[in-house]
Amino acid sequence: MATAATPRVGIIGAGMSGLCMAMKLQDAGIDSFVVYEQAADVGGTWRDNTYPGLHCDIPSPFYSYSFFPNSEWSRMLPPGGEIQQYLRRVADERGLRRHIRFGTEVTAARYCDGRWRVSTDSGEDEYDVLVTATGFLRVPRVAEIPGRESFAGPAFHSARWDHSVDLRDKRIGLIGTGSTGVQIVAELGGKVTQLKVFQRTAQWVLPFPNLRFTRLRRETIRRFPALARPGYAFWSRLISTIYGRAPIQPGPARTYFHTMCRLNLRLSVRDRTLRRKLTPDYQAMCKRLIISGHYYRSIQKPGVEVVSDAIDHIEPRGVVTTDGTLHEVDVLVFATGFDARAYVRPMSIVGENGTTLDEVWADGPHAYRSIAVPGFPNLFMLMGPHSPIANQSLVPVAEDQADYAMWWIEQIRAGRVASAAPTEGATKTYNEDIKAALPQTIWASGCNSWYIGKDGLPEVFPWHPGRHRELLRGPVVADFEVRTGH
Ligand code: N01
Repeated sequence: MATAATPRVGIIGAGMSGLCMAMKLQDAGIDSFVVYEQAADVGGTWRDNTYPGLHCDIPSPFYSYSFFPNSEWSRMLPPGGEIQQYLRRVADERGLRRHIRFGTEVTAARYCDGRWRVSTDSGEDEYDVLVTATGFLRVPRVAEIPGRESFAGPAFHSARWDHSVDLRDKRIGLIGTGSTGVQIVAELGGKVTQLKVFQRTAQWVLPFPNLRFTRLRRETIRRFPALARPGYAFWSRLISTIYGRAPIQPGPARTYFHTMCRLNLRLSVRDRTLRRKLTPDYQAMCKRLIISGHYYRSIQKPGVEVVSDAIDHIEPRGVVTTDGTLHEVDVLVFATGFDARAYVRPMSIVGENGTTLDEVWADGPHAYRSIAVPGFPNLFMLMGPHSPIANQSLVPVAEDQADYAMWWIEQIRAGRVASAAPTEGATKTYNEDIKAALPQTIWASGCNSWYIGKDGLPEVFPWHPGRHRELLRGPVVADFEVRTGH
């Protein structure tokens, strides 16, 4: 039997999920935790991304912790800066900053003698439980385009925006038309001298009214936070129902999205040649669905051009396409996405018997119910492999995963458990079920996207997001190898 004692918990990352985990520990009266953050502030992706037009395409009433409503949203789709402000306020009001070691990068974590030994650039610490909250779109993907380094002007990735570059009188080349590229175009189109949008694959775009909230609404929620609850519940239900069902089963919801996107394109773009360029050859939602009420309007503004010829190479003056045309630009922006399979990497995580997470994931990242890995006791991952991401709000997903980790932490605190890791068998069965369900999803219907893993299957949750909540609601102890003493 383990001895009852408050466990020490290490959390890696002070973004939305790391802060969530920290608050869950606080609520349980556990103060013995440390959050490692390599940057100088909280916020994760909302701190790192500052590109023009950045916002979240999930309705703001639903983009907050269920237990910490935000009265300050100015719009239905929250601007990135407001999300960052919200996360800062959460950290301040909940007194989390004293737990956070800013500017401290975790380089490795090793399970040794029943504890996690965490190595940072400034030393080592030991924990009973380790929670990784490093996000899954953290490592920018550098487009492997020949000559990329030779470009003479400023060039940067969308997640590392160089605000010292004044764009107004510049010719800008934007590579990539994912959610990020589309938001940048929607914001910059017509505001800069020239914007060349290099589109490798066209995208389906769903319009959404980005209503401005009144001061009265903000004031009311500030005074009576409970009034935010109905909005949260409404959007929670709507988003998980409509965005949840359409990708996983054919039917009216899927047809609705495809029809709406097609109609949006037809009604917004009159020029046939441009419309043809912008028409995808796959079903809406196969790639992550893009939500934008301004994209098509901006892309038709003077000075904006969609280049759909493939890029051959980059040279000092600009981008050369395969038809031999040199597209001269002054600034190059790479909105080319992220390494979605990095997860905790490049950090090295070493479990029992010296096995590394890299070895276990040689054929692709996988976990038990997205949160734990056999051979890695007391390690819990937030936003781990096959989490329900796609067009869902990630905040409730993080809450469910943090609650699940808390259940085990409480067992350790009560002395009922010393360590727990899922069994190989349960993890195998879970991943086989996922693999069997994935081919029926829209994400596997014949497009290329960052969801697609090494084996050609999408790495997402193949069922309704409500099922993820159910799977995490009550841990199945029989699926775990539980030790009761070190
Ligand atoms: O990245 P992406 P993103 N040559 O991977 C193109 C979240 N997010 O940063 O489609 C030419 O989707 C690539 O082309 P193709 C959200 O989950 C959320 O836009 O692969 N082009 C594509 O067009 C989203 O899904 C919000 O053919 C190249 C683009 O670059 C995720 O972040 C807002 C290329 C990359 O698209 C990632 O979005 C923004 C090359 N060599 C982002 N390499 C919210 O509002 C890549 N591309 C919540």
